[in-house]
Amino acid sequence: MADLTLWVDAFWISPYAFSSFVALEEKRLEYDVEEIAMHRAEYRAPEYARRSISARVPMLRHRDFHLSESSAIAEYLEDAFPGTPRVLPEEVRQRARARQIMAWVRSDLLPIRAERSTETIFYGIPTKPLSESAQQAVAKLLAAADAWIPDGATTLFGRFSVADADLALMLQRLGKNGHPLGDKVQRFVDAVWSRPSVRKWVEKKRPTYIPY
Ligand SMILES: N[C@@H](CCC(=O)N[C@@H](CS)C(=O)NCC(=O)O)C(=O)O
Repeated sequence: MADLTLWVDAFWISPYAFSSFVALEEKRLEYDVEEIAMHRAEYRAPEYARRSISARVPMLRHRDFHLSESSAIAEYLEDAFPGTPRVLPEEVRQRARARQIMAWVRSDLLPIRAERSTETIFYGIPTKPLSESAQQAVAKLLAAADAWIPDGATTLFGRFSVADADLALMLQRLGKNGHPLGDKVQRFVDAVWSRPSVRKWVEKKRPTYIPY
């Protein structure tokens, strides 16, 4: 058994599990994966809930230490494994910006998250036209992406970070559903989507999707 285990959702659609998976892959750490069947509410199973406390996916185990919340997992991996490839920028303001972006995609843009859920990306589930509030959120997201992605760049901070993966996944809720992103943002998303760590998640062979 590896020192590290990551619990992900069994359909491989959780944007938060995605973030932690990409962080572990980018750090080239050896780890085991355990799957949680969300449609069977396995995250409420007594042992899982006792370890994670918040009964949510993902959860990381490092030896006898268990940690939930994907941003905390990225920070922990960065602190606990110095000398491995960084997943957050080294420079203090860039790292603060990365944290801002990671917190923002987890806390704002709710209509996009609701109307363009990640099964539409990974299972191609058909979508309905966006509501008025989702359209407003889309305008906000695209303006933010345009402001944050430097012209001609394919990373936010000169080299890849988990904030790139998180922002690209949020943008793919639109891009994979036929919403034009504009050349600069599309180039950024395509570059993130072609990273081996991201492809490993995207190309995962998935079981038949069961809505939950
Ligand atoms: N802020 C958390 C969100 C985790 C989360 O919402 N996970 C979902 C799966 S995508 C979950 O566990 N849902 C079950 C529940 O919240 O009861 C993170 O970044 O890890």
